[in-house]
Amino acid sequence: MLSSVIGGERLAPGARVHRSTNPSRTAEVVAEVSLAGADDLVRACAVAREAQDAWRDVPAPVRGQVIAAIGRLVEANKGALARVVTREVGKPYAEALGEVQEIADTCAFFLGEGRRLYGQTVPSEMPDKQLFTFRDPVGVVTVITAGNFPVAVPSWYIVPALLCGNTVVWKPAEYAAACAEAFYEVFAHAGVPDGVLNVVHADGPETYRGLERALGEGLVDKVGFTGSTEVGSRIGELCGRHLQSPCLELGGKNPMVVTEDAELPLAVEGALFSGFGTAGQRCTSLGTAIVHESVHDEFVRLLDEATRSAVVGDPSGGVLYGPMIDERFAAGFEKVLGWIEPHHTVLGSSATGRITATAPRAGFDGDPAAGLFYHPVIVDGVRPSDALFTHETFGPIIGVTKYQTLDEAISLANAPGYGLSASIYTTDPATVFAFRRRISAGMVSVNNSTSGAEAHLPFGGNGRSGNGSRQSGVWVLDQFTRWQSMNWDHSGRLQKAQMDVLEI
Ligand code: UN1
Repeated sequence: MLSSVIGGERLAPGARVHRSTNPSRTAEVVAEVSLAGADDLVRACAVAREAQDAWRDVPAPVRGQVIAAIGRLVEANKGALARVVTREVGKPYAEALGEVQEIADTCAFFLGEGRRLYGQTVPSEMPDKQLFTFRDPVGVVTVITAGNFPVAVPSWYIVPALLCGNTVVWKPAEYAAACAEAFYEVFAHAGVPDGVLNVVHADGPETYRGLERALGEGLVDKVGFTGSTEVGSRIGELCGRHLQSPCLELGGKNPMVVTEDAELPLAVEGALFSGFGTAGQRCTSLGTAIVHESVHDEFVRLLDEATRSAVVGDPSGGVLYGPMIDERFAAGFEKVLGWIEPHHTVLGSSATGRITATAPRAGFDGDPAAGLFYHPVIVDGVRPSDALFTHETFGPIIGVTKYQTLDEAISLANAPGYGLSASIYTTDPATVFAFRRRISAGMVSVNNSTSGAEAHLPFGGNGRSGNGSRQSGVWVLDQFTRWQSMNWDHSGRLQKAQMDVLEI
């Protein structure tokens, strides 16, 4: 039985237990995890607060060495970690390996930052006076993550937060508890001291209650949250009440614009990967393909053909995608299938809905009825007023709509009000720059898919996709440190800013 770890000690299992199952064979229990309550979360934050002074005093280059050790352990155990991800959340093994690689890349980037946590020396307007800036850790960081990227996305928060001298309380998704456990073991073995990283397994309501109290008691200095726009806005409100600005990485309705001069086979490949990869359960998954009317029919024909020949099935094999992550995601996707309307043309699969024993897919391994597998769906003729156009779907479904002018394409792309990732397929540089300037997305791909961001570029969105915070790369240091300025007057007299400035 897994349980929370606070200050290096495992909590005794309690009465509330979550069973995390393998979504390919839902009868197979991967982990049983004892769920902690709001009190435990508050206590974890208090323990993290106590551990913070000692950890911030560890020189940043030495903290960088701990990050290097984490990276080495991740590299050495890449296959084992990826297998846990595949087994618990159903991500195809090749994608799971990519996810684990993303942790190693994150560590590779931040271990160097330990020797580069630069401040500045700044000229003063007065003689014999020096100005400086320093980066200081924020304090205690509470990280709440989803299970679609059960180890990579947590690493985007935890690795830089630790490097910057913060202590962390991590609340992983219950349905990815075994992944969280495997990742926690890496941190513990790499030498992260007790209390510096604490893991609290809890459900959403208890987490919210615990966070509300911990913020009220001044035990949390920064919240990092990856998940739905609805929950993110509640967390944002809660943090706002305590004058905190969280790092929110929320949903997306990511558009792909395919222009009249696009290389269609390339665009189709990109749509297939970003629409159906991870069974459409990435925040960066393709939402709607917005296709120029002159190439629309050909694009849809090619996408339909590619989709029909794609293999869906056991994620440990070479498939395009596997099952939905767990029953909640499956139920969410079944609701989305209800958004298909009479004016839509449905392609991509012989039947929509869950794959049943009577309609198994090629390459499927095991009893199809027992896994959370769904047919890929392409819905053509989507209109701006359709739920399928405006709402995130988090499942293997791609909407398609037509446009005539680039202006129209850009306003369609921005219309749902999200702003995470957007892609354009075109061979015209002027179109690229016009699109880049006017698209609301935080991340833009040109002739590449909406998903698959590299680990050292700023990651994050605008509008309903987040509060403008960015993760990854050097930019994330501004989330996990605060600037302190210092002025040092060695003139031996009181020099007054703005009043005693030398005139020449
Ligand atoms: C997410 O779905 O929360 O860009 C993150 C990508 C991945 C990360 C997705 N590197 O698709």
